[in-house]
This record gives sequence, C-alpha cells and structure tokens, in this order.
Amino acid sequence: MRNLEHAVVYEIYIKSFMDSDGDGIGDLLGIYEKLPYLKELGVDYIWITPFYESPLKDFGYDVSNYKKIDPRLGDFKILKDLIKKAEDFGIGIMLDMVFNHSSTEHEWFKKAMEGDEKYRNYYIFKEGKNGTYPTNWISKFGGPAWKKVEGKENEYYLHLFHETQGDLNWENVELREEIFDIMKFWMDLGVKGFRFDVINLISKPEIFKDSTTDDGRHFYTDGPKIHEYLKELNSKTFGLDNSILTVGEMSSTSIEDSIKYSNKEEKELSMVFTFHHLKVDYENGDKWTKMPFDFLKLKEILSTWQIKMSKGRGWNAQFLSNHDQPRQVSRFGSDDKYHLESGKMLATAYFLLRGTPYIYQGEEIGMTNAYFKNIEDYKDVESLNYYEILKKEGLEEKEILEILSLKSRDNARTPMQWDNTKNFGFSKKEPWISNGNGKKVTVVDNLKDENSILNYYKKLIELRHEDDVLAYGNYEELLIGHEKIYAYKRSYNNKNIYVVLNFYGENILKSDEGIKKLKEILSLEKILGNYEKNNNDINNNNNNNEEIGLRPYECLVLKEYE
Ligand code: TEU
Repeated sequence: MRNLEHAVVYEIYIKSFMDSDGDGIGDLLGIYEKLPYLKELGVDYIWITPFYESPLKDFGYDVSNYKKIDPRLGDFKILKDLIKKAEDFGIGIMLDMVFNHSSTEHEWFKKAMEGDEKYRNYYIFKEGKNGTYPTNWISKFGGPAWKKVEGKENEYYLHLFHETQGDLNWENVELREEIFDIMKFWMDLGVKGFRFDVINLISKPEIFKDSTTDDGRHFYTDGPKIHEYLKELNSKTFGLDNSILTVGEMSSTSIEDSIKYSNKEEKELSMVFTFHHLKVDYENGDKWTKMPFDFLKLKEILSTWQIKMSKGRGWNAQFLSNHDQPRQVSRFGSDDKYHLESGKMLATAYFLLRGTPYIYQGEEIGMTNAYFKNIEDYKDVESLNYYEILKKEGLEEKEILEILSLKSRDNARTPMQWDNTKNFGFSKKEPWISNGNGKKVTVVDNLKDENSILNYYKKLIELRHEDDVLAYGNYEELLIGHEKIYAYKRSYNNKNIYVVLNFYGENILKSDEGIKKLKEILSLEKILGNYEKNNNDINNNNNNNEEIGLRPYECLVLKEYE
C-alpha cells in the first residue's frame, strides 16, 4: 500500500453510493460491485462511512452496536469479500469509528438508564442547576447539549450532537477497554485504516461550567487528556500494526494540537481533517447564512496551515468536500457555465497541497448541490433542526430554504450518479433521498469524454503517486493578497512545481500585476491544465489588444526540473 505522502483516499457515503439489492439504500455489496471503477480511478484507500447497527437518527453516526453490521447494508461475508477484493486491487479499506458518542439505543445506554452503575459511568450524567441544564452548552445540531433523563427530577445526560447520541465517558478506563476491544475486532478482519469521528472532543473538562464566550466548545475541544487518550488508543490498537493509516476528524482544533495529533513521533494519528478553511462562507461564524466565500481568507488559512504544519512535521488530510459539506463546485466554483473548468481547478487547488488528498464520492464527476425546493426533500437531522430554529428566529420560509440549499449536508448525500437510466443507475427503487435538481452529470458520460473532470482526476492521482515534490516538498504561497489568483510553489531537492489557479469566472489579463509577476513561471513546462489550447495560441488569434493571462477558472501546473 502507498505511504501517506503518495496515497489518495476516496470517501464513500455508503447509503448513497450504490444500492445492490433494490431497497433504495446503498450497501456494502454495492461498493463491492463498483470496486473496478475505483481501481480504474486509481485511489489507494476507501473510507466507508459507518455501516454498523444503528437506528439511523444521524444516518449511522449513531451506533447501537459497534460489532454488528446493519443488515440493510450487508453482512460479514460481504464485508470480508469486499476487503479481500479491494486488497487484490491494491486498495485498503478504512473504517469510520464513532467513539465520541453512541446511540441511546446502545445496550450500554439502555442499561445506564435502568440505573446500572457500571454503565452509567460509560456516559456523562450530571445534575441540573437552578432548575435547568447543568451548563449552557449548545449542541452541534442546535438546541441544548443536555437532555433530561425521563422520570428523574434533576438529572441530565450530555449529547454534543443529537439527543439520541449520548457522549461517552473516556475518563472511565472500562469504557476505554471496550473501545480497544472493538478496534481489535475490526483490525482482525484485515482493514487497513480508520477514520475517527470528532475524536478531538472525547476529553471533557474536569469541572463542567457555563460558557461566557462560546457554545461551550472551548471546554471540550482538544480537551485536557486528549493526547493521552490518543496515545493509549494508538499503543493498544492500531499502533500494533505499522501499516494501518489513521485520520482524526478534528472539530475546531488548533494548529498546535493538530501537530501533536499527526507528528509521527507523537505516535497518535497519521493525519487530521481540519475545517477552518471551509468556514470561509460563514457570516460571523454562523453557518446558516448566505455569505459568498471569502477568497482571501481561504488562501490565508490554507497557507497558514501548510506552513505551520510543515514546520511542526504534522500532516493534514486535504479536502474541499465530504458527506457533511455542500458540493465544492457549487460552493467555490461554477456549477453551470464553467462547470468543467472550475471542477478541475478546485481539484488541482487542494490535491497538490502538502497532505493526503481525499476525494468525496461524486466530486470526481462534478456533482453539484441538490437544489431541493421543499423541506420534505431534506433528510438530515441537522438541516431539519435548523429549519425549525430559523423559523423560530422569524426567517421567512423562502429565505430558510435558500440557506438550506446552500448549506445543508444533504447537498452531498444525494445518490451517486452512475448512468443515464432511472435513478442514475444507483437503485432500482426510489432512493432514500432524491437526486434533487442538481446537474445531471454521470460516471458513464465522464468516462466517455476524454476531457471530463473524471479523466482529469485520474491525472491528478497519477501525479500524486509519482511525484516526490508533491509528496515531500515545501510549500510557499506566491501572490499573497491577490484577489483572484491563488498560486503556490512546492519544492523538494531543487525541483519546483508551481500551481497557478484563477478562482473566478473572468479572464485575467496579461497586464494584471499578478500575471506580470508570474511571467517567468508561466513560461515553464506545463504538466497539467484545464484548457486544451494554450494561451499563446489564443492570444495570437485574438484581435483585440488585451492579451489574456489566465482564462476563467484556468489552472496550470508547471514544473521546473527534468
Ligand atoms: O461530523 C462532525 C461535525 O461536527 C461536522 O462535520 C458537522 O456535521 C457540521 O459541523 C455541522 O455543521 C461528524 C460526522 O462527519 C457527521 O456526519 C456526524 O453527524 C457527526 O460527526 C456526529 O457523529
């Protein structure tokens, strides 16, 4: 298996990838059937979102039995075949482990509710204060982070996410042992990696207090014992097998902590997902707004992380999309006129940074936001909660639907568009969530067209596999503060790669100060780009005097070595 510097990971949101048995829900056998597609694409690992037993209140991120497979999604025989076949194709399977919380349907939680002391200590129960919640913390899905225990006068349990996702008590060594045992159970099946859901939230503070500054997150984000817990998890489970790749989903983390999480010497994780660069379209930190993305801020955040993580020898997972984020081409590019160009440009922007690139299913064919028109189309608990919250705040229905159509997690969860048959070849039955009104791009059409986004992704993947500059090189930003161009240089052993990206749908002229500064770089050998003809041919045939430096959403990758 390729090392993390050269590898490319593909994320599969199982419920929406491929339905093999016609029940409208994607499943493990569906993934098995599509392995040849993934091999052809060239990815090294696939991360599969949770398929364990679950009441599906948060679509699998609410696990009710960590050692059982949801029968709607498959069984152990299919999983073993999938692991084996993937291995034959040189692809490692990564599992998604949700250990910050369990479903309240989990046997542990049920026993805790029955008053069993052993299991009460697996969760976080606290007494209320002054007739209300123990603290004023807010859940990530909106509303209070505490739920009153029925039948008890003044007792609450903590749920940082949905009220059916009770937070686990990592302070308790017995709980930690259970988790190590679950890890070993899955490792024994031969999986090659793990993604840990919101893992930097597991260490809660010693004293639970009201927050006067935020929703409570500063008390438990990168909490007091987080590094201790991760070191223990590493040494007792996946650290026993050097070949296993791990990635932690780090909610609102700091660079300092992220270095610790992912510096090899710390023996915690292989890499981290961080989200600061995706909050650039949150107005004053509020996701549920309609602000266009702040390009300068995006560049600044990416560069700061690149430089500081490199200095501390940490390692980032690189991504613009996942199952919780709107589609990148709709969010940062153009999903109509320059769909093809911006789809390729955005991929280039993040793929060639220092870190391991993660593709989210459908991104490689340029899938767009769902553009749902009715609230009934939405399935996601966060979207439905916020629909109610925004209504209570007095927003008009139309306004709320507009915000959801930009920000909802369901934008990423519409079924994978395989072909032009019914339901895009995803299922024989009506899918659990509709495809909505997004662009009708498909895998078959992408495969047919040499110039497609998909075929461009293949080239990017090959480049990551082969090129040491991209794998090990330094990062330097060029044209800092330029309002339209993002340009960076990667260098390693006296070899340089330059990445030049026009983030907007207009030409940038040769007279532009940025283009002037890049003059020599732009004349280097091009190894990849998203326009067929090169610029000079266009300019030679151009009758007007204004010569073009970069076309709409144009990206160029240039090299300075043999
Ligand atoms: O997500 C964690 C998380 O906090 C966000 O990505 C969240 O969805 C977003 O900030 C809301 O605006 C992880 C999983 O990826 C997500 O699907 C789960 O719902 C969540 O944890 C709880 O397990």
